[in-house]
Amino acid sequence: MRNRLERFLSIAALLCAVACAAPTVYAGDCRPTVREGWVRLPPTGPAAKTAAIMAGYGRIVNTCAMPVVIVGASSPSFGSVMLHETRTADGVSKMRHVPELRVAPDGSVTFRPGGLHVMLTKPRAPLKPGSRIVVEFALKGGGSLLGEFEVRKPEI
Ligand SMILES: [Cu+2]
Repeated sequence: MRNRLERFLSIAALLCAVACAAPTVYAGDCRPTVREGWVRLPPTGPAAKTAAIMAGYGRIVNTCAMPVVIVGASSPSFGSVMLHETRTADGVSKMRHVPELRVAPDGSVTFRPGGLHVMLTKPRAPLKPGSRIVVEFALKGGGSLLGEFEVRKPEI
């Protein structure tokens, strides 16, 4: 009986060495950075008040040796933040939710109009052009990345 228990404990320790080590990936100095973040305001006009949906763009750059996986996002300025991807199939543009976004070591992901974007809904206060909001990206295994996004008027 004792041997079985010892084996169980050593296997548990081994599994923990693998699984429990994951959060320490982010414990070092190296963390991916959020760069060139900006939020596109909806067009002004009567419709803008009801269209409280905005998109955020920018880049997440991983200069670290380990990959990171983004599993969600939030912002104190919005009630809801999601990672989305726009894809055009048969001439129809559709958005889909991206539950996990991997950023490879020495890699980056780009959020841009017509592609990956940060979908921001339920703004807690009106946003002014030139102001900045913060988006927090949650990482698989714990920890998060903070990104600053500049609020910009829509380009016509
Ligand atoms: Cu979207």
